[in-house]
Amino acid sequence: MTFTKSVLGGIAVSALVATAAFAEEWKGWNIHVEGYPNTVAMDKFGELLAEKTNGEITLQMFHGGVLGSQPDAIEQVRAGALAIGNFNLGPMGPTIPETNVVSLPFVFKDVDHMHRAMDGEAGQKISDGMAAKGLIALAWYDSGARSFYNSKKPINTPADVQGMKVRVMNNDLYSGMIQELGGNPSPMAFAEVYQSLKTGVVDGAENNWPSYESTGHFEVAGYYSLSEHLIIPECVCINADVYNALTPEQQTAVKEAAMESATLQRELWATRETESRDKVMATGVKFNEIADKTPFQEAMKPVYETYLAANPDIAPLVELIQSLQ
Ligand code: GTR
Repeated sequence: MTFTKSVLGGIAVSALVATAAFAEEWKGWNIHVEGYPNTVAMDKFGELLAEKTNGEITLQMFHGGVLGSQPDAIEQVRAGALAIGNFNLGPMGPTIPETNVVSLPFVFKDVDHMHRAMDGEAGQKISDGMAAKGLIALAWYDSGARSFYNSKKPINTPADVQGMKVRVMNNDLYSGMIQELGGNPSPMAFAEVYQSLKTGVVDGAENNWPSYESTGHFEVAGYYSLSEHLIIPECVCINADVYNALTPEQQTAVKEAAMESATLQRELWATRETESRDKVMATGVKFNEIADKTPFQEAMKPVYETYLAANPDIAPLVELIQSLQ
């Protein structure tokens, strides 16, 4: 066909073929709703990815957990059914023991301590553990500190958790944590928590301010008690085979795009924490600080013992984090 030949002739044809050969469209998973810092940052990641690879790689994001629960999505990225996801390290623990160090209650003193650990040797060891299981951590996102909330009463001491049914993420460490407080843990997917709180299947749950707000949990569990027992980082994680098949230039572009999206996410996170807190407080949420967190720390100690007995190799990593000033 002369028209095709003349329009797509010579160099133009090889250019098109070359582009087609390198064009990849990735599918990405995210659990959060529109406007949430992670959602905005993952969309930004997609934009930067296309820009920095000159369109060789594009990203189609699926927000709101529509492609499945977080434990399933982690497996899908490991298996390569999905290229990428923004994951909390909590639900990764059952598969990747190194990631479980961040799920030990009170292992980080505060968010700054978590940043120092994740940006240093501890973060590297955690990344290595993830890479050995097929996941490359490109950048770390913030997820603040998680505190208890429930529909019954303020929590001030472990005794207040006695007999309470508390939703946790799928990870035995969290179930152990609730059991040590005398409560009944109920592991379930994020998407099921609202209905479970509303119908009394559970009395409470635990999360940061933005998730407490964005999910509407504050409407059905109006007591928020500032325990800050978990500070769990999140990752932008890619399937290792997908990443390793890229050219060095593409790998740099992907990494840079993820790091820049993380800078944006951390900024948005800081603002959103205050906004979410103000928003739920304005609706009448009853908030309390916990004057002395030591009884919680003491009660949760057996969680460390059980974990380290089953994973003795991880002990140095726990010490590394704890000794970091
Ligand atoms: C949020 C986190 C989600 C998910 C959720 C949960 O804070 O960003 O990835 O882990 O908590 O409690 O399931």
